[in-house]
Amino acid sequence: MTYETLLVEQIEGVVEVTLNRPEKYNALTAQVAREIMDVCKKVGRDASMRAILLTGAGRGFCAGQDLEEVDDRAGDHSFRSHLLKTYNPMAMAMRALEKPIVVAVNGAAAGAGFGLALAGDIRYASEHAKFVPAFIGIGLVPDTGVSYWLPRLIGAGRAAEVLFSNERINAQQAAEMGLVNKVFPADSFLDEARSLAQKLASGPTLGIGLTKRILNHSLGVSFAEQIDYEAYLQDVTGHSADYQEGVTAFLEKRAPEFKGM
Ligand code: LHQ
Repeated sequence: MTYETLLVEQIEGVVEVTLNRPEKYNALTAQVAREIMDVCKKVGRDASMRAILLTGAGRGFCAGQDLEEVDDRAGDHSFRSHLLKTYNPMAMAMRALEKPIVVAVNGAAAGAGFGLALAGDIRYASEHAKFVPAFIGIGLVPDTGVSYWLPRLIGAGRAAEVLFSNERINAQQAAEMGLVNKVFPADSFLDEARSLAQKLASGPTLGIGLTKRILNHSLGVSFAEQIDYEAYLQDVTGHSADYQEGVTAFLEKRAPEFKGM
């Protein structure tokens, strides 16, 4: 697939994906969603691609649905069908990809763009980043997983407050709430995110991918089921080359060289 809305570049083990509609604050369209899904599919299949870094070109990260592209005001448009075909599978593809996704939030993340940022695993923010629920601002409920992640990340009461009031959250507040992992000055944040993505990509990526699976699994099951699942996946990682290498390197007092298998 040739990408029209994304810049995609592989730098060693990291696939750097830049949302590239800066004049629209990288607002989402069905095409953007298709292209993100395609990247996830390719990264999932290619052993040389061991992590994704997702960011936005220009001043915004992602302004959510491109409000100029769909005119839903006539009332004959199925919002449900739009979401089922676009942002739902996009967010699912990111969550199901068993490789780490670092999101470098460079500017505003609004509406479904907020959901896109939350669908990644680790968020580093520029001091200029901000999170804008936006949905209620145009009379809509949250989508793209925002109602799923927000109570889990910041608590039910805060999530209600933010979503009901359309409260804008700046980078510092986002870090205090746990919405982003770290905030950096604008001129260094992308390098910080790149360095994290490279570090993850050279790590035991089979174990990291299965840790992502195990964390996903934990969200909907009992403690007993979860520790059973831990034991099952420990068996998988325990028989990996990375485990052999990790233990050998430890005993030989040297840095491990993980292959992700
Ligand atoms: C935009 C957009 C945008 C187009 C900024 N579209 N151009 C799912 C299913 C179906 C339908 C509806 O929605 C959904 C899910 C959703 O995502 S709902 C939420 C949709 N998004 C919004 O309501 C956000 C609207 N945008 C904003 O609130 C602000 O623009 C944010 C907070 C993103 C940025 O604020 P500022 O930094 O003050 O920038 P700005 O407002 O000046 O915007 C910059 C440019 O980007 C501007 O264009 P211009 O030509 O004037 O420079 C905006 O028109 C454009 N833009 N969001 N969603």
